Amino acid sequence: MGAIAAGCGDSRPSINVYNWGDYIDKDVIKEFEEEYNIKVNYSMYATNEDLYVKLKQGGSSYDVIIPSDYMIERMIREGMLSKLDTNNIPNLQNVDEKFFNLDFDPSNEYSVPYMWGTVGIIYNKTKVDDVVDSWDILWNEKYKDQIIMLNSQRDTLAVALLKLGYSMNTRDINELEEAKQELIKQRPLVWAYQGDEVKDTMIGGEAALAVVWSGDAVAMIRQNPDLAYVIPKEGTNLWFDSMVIPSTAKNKEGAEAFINFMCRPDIASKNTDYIGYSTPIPKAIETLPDDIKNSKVAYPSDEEIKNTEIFKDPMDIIQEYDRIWTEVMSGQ
Ligand code: N2P
Repeated sequence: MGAIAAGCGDSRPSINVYNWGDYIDKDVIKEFEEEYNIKVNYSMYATNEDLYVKLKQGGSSYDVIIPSDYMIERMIREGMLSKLDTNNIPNLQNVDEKFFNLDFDPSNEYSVPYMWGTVGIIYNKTKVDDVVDSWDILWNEKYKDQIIMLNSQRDTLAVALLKLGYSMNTRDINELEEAKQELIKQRPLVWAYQGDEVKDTMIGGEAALAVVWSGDAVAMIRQNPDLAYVIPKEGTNLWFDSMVIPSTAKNKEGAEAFINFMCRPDIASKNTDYIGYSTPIPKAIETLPDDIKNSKVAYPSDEEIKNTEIFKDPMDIIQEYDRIWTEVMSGQ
């Protein structure tokens, strides 16, 4: 009687899902729990690096995580992921095949695409009178304290590397040092380094320019039509966030059921409509509202993403990336 009265004793099996902030429609989780009778313990991280550290620390175990390309590549290399049993994921057939067999998981043994996108500049048309077509504008003194950069090491280093005309996957320490100097030079102009908070900042008209992920740009433009999104002419990052199962997962079958559920067109469509990001499931796009379905920000043409690069795992020079980012953040 005590247990019943106290409302505890949930005897359902459970899965631990660890995802980016603002990256799912919470109703979808409820639907999954009801349909499968599996309880979802849901928690969130802000960057790939935070996710990596959390996993390495041990202590908590997760059944589904959703890292980006380069982090998946690193986790595979370090033996941190478990191979999928695709027999348990029949909805994989709903995923557009152009999202399969990308370099970070060459035969899709470990990962199932969740969302994808680009990195670009969102700006407020009432606050910016220059043409926005280059990363250079983020170093323009005129916009001092009106600039938001991403609180994410690979993305922000990529902006500086592209501005300098280098690859965002450079393995040349001198180029990375130059990028660091650019970012330190820029610091006095930057109002904040933000993640999910950038949406409120830009929707509220509090800043002029921000580096953002395309899906967040879709969500922001929906709320504030003064905003516009641009992929700068120097090019940008094309990224893929995919669902994977850590090798330490305790409920692999539950994890596969969850991944399969996420690939159902109606579920992918709900998530996409709610968060604004781009789904790799064509049937999910068909049922989206026109503003998202026809959004060039969410679904750019091949031409518009011609000048992009996918992040790669920096492997043996990863410490240099980490060190340089720490130095940028501390202004050294
Ligand atoms: C969602 C963050 C998406 C991450 N808030 C882009 N890779």
